[in-house]
Amino acid sequence: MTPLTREAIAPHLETRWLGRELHCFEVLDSTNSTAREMAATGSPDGTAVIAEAQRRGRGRLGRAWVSPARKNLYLSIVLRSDVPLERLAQVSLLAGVATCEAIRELCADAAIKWPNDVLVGDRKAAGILCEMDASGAAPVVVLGIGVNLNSDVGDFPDELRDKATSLKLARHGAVVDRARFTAALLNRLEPHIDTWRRSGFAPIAAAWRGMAPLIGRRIHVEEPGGSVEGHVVALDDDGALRLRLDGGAEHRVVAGDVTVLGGYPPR
Ligand code: BT5
Repeated sequence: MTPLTREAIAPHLETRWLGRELHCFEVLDSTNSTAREMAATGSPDGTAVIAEAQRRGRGRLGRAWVSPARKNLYLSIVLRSDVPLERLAQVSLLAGVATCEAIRELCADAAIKWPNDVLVGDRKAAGILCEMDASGAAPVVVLGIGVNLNSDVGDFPDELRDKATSLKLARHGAVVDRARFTAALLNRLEPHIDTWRRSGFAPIAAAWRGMAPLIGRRIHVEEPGGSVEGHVVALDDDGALRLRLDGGAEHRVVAGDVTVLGGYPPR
């Protein structure tokens, strides 16, 4: 596989500030950890960190992200935004929109599953982990995006084989050009971040709704404080998922793991 380097990516970049500082590594524990360290030592807004492999790629809540070498994209971005914690989830939602748009250029049936998965068919092809580091003088958001571009079936552990996929698998073996994909993703992401910084999440919510056919679906949500089940009524303009519970009451979900009952996305 052609190495994923700055030289390969830069010619395809159309961004003004995002990824203009770009660091590519052979192997890291986690690109999110390295991006946090770089932010702490002064790396500018929009710095991108990429690794060919991760030893300890991570998902949310201490879960692992399977990160085989030289096949996929493991990307983290430093955002110097002073975001109140309740708006942090919007960064992962807008990243989901950009990632889904970039994937749809190659796989038309990509869809978003709230909050932060991109599915191709009914399998997860990308995940997003947005973290905030408020320990320094200026708070920093680190936006991590993992996309399975060229993973083969054997790259997934047994328990993920019927839940995960890659763009290559979805495209019947056609290999994805990783440098072009990386640039396309950054090109998609920058205008969404600009819009969000200028005008908030509402303008992006419309794009999100178009990629996440969840309205009317019955879902089960494991929330930090327990679980709920109900029908999706709306994605609110702040990024929360609004449910109608069986008793008729409305409930807003701001964090949690969603299972869509009856299968997702609808065929
Ligand atoms: C996520 O967490 O989906 C966020 C994943 C973010 C990964 C990127 S890679 C670059 C950056 N650096 C990092 O260290 N992380 C970020 P969550 O929603 O918690 O999903 C994790 C679950 O997805 C796991 O428990 C598995 O079930 C499944 N999973 C793990 N690896 C996968 C993969 N490569 N493809 C599809 N599903 C996977």
